Amino acid sequence: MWFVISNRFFSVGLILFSGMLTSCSVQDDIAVDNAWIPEAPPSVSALAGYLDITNHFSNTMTLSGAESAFFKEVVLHQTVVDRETDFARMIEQSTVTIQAGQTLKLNPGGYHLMLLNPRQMINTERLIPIILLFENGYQKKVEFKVRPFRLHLEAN
Ligand SMILES: [Cu+2]
Repeated sequence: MWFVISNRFFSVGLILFSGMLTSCSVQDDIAVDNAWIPEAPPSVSALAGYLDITNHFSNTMTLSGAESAFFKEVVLHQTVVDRETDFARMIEQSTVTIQAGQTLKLNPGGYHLMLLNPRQMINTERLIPIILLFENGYQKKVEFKVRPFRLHLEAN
């Protein structure tokens, strides 16, 4: 019993300490908008996740990965177009930094979360939880909506 109480006390201490490390402001946080996954046929082994991530902390935040029980692996990708060949290809990014007050947009044709090997059906009935992982240990759970892909989004 003593250990249970002790562990709880330790957890509360850790939470207070991590709060002090970042800043005194109550509003400090990572805000997310427009989190969505384009619907894909069930046979597809890789889907994409898009969202806007705004850094309300007073320091630069570095996105270093993501994880989800719905996928075997989630990696950060950037789509880039080769100027010589005009071919688009995806480059894995180990980290992406977001300056204080800035918004990182993960959009079709740019940065995205590559969602590999779905473990469950990904259809429009569901919200898909994905946890964003930051280099300093901060985590943000995001619910992604599965939506039909609209072709006009691809045009730019
Ligand atoms: Cu990709």
